[in-house]
Amino acid sequence: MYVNIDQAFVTLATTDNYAKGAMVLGKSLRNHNTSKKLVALIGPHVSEPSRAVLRKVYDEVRLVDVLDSGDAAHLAMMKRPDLGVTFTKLHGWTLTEYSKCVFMDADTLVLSNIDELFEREELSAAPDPGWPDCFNSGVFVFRPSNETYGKLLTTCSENGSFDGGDQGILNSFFSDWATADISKHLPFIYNLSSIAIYTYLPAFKQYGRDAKVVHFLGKVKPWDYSYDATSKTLKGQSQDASDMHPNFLLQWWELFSSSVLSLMKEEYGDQPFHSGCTESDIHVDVAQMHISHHPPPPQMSSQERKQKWEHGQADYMGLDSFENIEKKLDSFLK
Ligand SMILES: [Mn+2]
Repeated sequence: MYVNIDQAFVTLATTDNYAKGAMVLGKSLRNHNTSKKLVALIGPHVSEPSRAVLRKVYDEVRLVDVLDSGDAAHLAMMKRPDLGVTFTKLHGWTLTEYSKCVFMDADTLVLSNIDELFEREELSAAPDPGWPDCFNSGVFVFRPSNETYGKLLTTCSENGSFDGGDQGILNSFFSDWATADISKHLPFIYNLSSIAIYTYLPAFKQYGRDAKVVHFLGKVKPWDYSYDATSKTLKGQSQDASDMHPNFLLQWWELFSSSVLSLMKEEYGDQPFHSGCTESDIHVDVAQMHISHHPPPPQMSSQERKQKWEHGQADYMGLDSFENIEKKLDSFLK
């Protein structure tokens, strides 16, 4: 297969949990036959067995230790220690052996081939669902350059970040994104966040099937759940905390249990690790199992539910699950 050796997908993992996300992301890119290189930037806290798994999935795994680096990032961090992880992400610009890269957060999942993103220029990204005049920094096209890297660090240490993270810095730096060039606006299907599904459900029904990348935005990540590989059900997490589409979550876990878990078992050997994945005893009554994993939510009045919904606490896995919303929606459409 022809491989573009000077173009790469780049991700970042600073913990073993995010490393799991990076493993699933890498597998999803490979499964959709990308012709690009895969690069994982990792922080010093990622354990050795996790690094070994990443090396099996990625072409290159590069340790980024801002504290050790002694470079401009180190100096910038002395001024702004609060922005530590952010500086790690900016290191993507130092990958100058590549002419163009697509950065993808470790909490994204690829649903089809997205190599066409490399036809775009720096800085291309999709709108953020919370403030669409800003781009979301979970998926973006960029050109590695030491010059840009230096400018980013200077801006960062002088002005900080308006949201405390990389997205604030990048939006301040590439500040004409919203108005200058529409070709730098990636369609939303390249960075579909679960939050958006519920804030504009009819649009999701119309366009959601074309989604190419899902982004598990929010505090609760796929790896915070537990998954039963036998019954293919999710369990464990408080239902209120969930703000992602159950089907995308299940796809993430199916990929994890089918292609990542075995690699982790090989590398961890006798060392214990938390996979979050169980295989239940198939002799257990399936109906019984289902009940124990999904205790019925306490009944709420519709007034209470409406209030919770308006406060952003919809019970997406239970009463307000997509299926239920869809049923309700269908009843209006009929
Ligand atoms: Mn993210």
